Amino acid sequence: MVTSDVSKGARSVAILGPYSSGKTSLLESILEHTGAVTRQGSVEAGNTVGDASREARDHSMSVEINVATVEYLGEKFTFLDCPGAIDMRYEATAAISAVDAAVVVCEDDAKKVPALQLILKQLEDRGIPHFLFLNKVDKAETRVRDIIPMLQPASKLPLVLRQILIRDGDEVKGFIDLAMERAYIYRSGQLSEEVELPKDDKEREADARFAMLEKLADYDDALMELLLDDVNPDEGTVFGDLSDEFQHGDICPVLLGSAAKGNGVTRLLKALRHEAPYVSQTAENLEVSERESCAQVLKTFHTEHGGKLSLLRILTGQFADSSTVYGRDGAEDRISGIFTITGQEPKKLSGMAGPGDTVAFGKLENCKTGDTISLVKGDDVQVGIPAPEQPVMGISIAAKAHSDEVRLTAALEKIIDEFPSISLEHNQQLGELVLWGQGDMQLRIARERLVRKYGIDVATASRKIPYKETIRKSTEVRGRHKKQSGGHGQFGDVVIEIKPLPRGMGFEFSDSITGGVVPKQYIPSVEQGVREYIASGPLGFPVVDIAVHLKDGSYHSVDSSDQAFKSAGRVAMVEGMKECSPVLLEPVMAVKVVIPSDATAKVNGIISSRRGAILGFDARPGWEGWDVVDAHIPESELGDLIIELRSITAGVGTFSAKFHHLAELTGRLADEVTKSVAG
Ligand SMILES: Nc1nc2c(ncn2[C@@H]2O[C@H](COP(=O)(O)OP(=O)(O)OP(=O)(O)O)[C@@H](O)[C@H]2O)c(=O)[nH]1
Ligand SMILES: [Mg+2]
Repeated sequence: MVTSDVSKGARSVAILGPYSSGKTSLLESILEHTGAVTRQGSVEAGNTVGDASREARDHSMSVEINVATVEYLGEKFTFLDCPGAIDMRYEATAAISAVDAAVVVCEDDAKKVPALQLILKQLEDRGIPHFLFLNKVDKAETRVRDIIPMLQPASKLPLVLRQILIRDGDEVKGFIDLAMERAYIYRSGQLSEEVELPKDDKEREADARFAMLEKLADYDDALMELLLDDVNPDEGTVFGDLSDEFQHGDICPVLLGSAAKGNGVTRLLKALRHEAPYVSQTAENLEVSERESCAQVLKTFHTEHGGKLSLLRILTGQFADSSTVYGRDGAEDRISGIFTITGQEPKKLSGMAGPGDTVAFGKLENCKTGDTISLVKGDDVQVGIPAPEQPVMGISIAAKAHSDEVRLTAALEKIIDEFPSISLEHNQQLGELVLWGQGDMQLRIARERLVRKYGIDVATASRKIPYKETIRKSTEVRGRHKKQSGGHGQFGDVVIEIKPLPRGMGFEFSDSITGGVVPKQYIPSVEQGVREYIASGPLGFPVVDIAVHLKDGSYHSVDSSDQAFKSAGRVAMVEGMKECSPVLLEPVMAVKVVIPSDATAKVNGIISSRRGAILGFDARPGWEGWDVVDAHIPESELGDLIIELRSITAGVGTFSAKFHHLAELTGRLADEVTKSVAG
């Protein structure tokens, strides 16, 4: 059991939960409860401390983490309010890499249970103690005792309800704390008022308390014996078990409240104060407690004024301004300013930052989100966090003004610092810049930030598909290049065979010239002419899977040259390819779709409608109630696949894809493709 102690350093708590469950409202309420703001703002009014960026306000949703450090009863807490939008999941993945505990905000909404499962699984897998905060009880019509069984499938850990509601008809009036057996009536803008346990609620309270104790007794034999002997355990035993089992990751306690109305927030803060582990414990869990100094980068910001800020949780050691720090692969940086952050506003801190603190360091140019840094040279052992998931959507992006091109790449790099789950691909072959992200919302936010923050106007379009073409028939053809323009002429003459090759063989060139009909030194030039030609075949795409064989030709002792034979090779290809029945090839990807099992049948339909071939499906390892469907799907059909998958899976379905093979594309679809390049 933890007893609260100022000297043990500040605690760091992540606020997670499905989209729109009330996380930012909860942070605002915590700020109000702890006196950090005098009046609680609301998300509707757009005056919360969190979500201060234009993109967040415009969309009324969090797009990145909101940070706030508060003092509650003499102890410091830093809260990291993470966005719930599925596109922004990586914010939370990075933010929880060094927290002591998490509060998962959820609500009475069956549709959000899959998203809740995703969040809880991440916390379970990473061993982070977490509470559920069942929010919006002000409008919850369902009885809490029915909500818990609905939520339970999302959690591997047993949900242990610690409070029940007091209702007057349909209206929620207050709550009863089952550990203390005390009743409180919510009051707006003030602390709840303790009242006598309502007579009508006594039986319900006793039942709910017993249910809570039974769950605790599963991990405490002594408590089990007390219960069997019908002995009511004392408050110390109950609180001790609640705290120990929470910290050991045996249970997930559930608290109730209304973030918007500020109800239940005091209980939550008290529970965190008494039960959230301190940084020393977290450092031990992360196996860094023996290290002299160690801090974990949770998020990177580029401020409006252009400075880079790295938000870090300090796990061990004291960090002073201007110190040199060492990061991943020996990267070296100098701290330029230590700041506390509220919302996204930095405030300079004088003095050192020590274990427990969550602060931002200025100008760690070589340091990225997810990195671990140290004050000791050579100590670059990384705590390590999961890599961002493979992007699921890409758009072609270009600066509207030619003069902005260099600035565009620089700005995108900064945006990628802030959102590491976005990536950039310079596709040389297709001549385009592709911005890859976790969904349309994230790409939209990135684009808006480009315009607003960096003043770069961009044009976006669907990304191009790397079509190829090949041939179905063989031919033999003569190519002659002859020019007589006074003085030296030009003369080259070749006979080639063009043949299709099996898929995946690429390009082959050979010759069987005898007797020097094409002099040896010109043969490479013929090959070069052919190679230059196949960069864009009769349909307008690179030609693959063909063999060209040089079998005959003739030359002129004065007029022949490298250039003339190169041209002859090219002329032969232009003529010959027309006879070879060219055909378009489209890239087909090996796709893994992961979805909750109840969506598997629908996914099969989606794959078929996108010209995909299903290879099979299986249970997803380590994910109860989930499937993986393997399929081959043309790349051109993947553009908005994620949108459809998410719409049938309440947002949680996803996929990954990698190139598998090229397949012939004929008919109307092929005509559309060739028309688009011709146009
Ligand atoms: N009735 C009711 N509404 C609430 C409560 N808490 C939040 N809301 C409303 O729920 C909506 C979402 O609130 P936010 O605080 O932005 O939710 P969030 O979880 O931060 O959302 P994202 O960060 O975008 O995932 C807003 O309209 C809030 O006013 C509550 O306790 N009761
Ligand atoms: Mg939010």
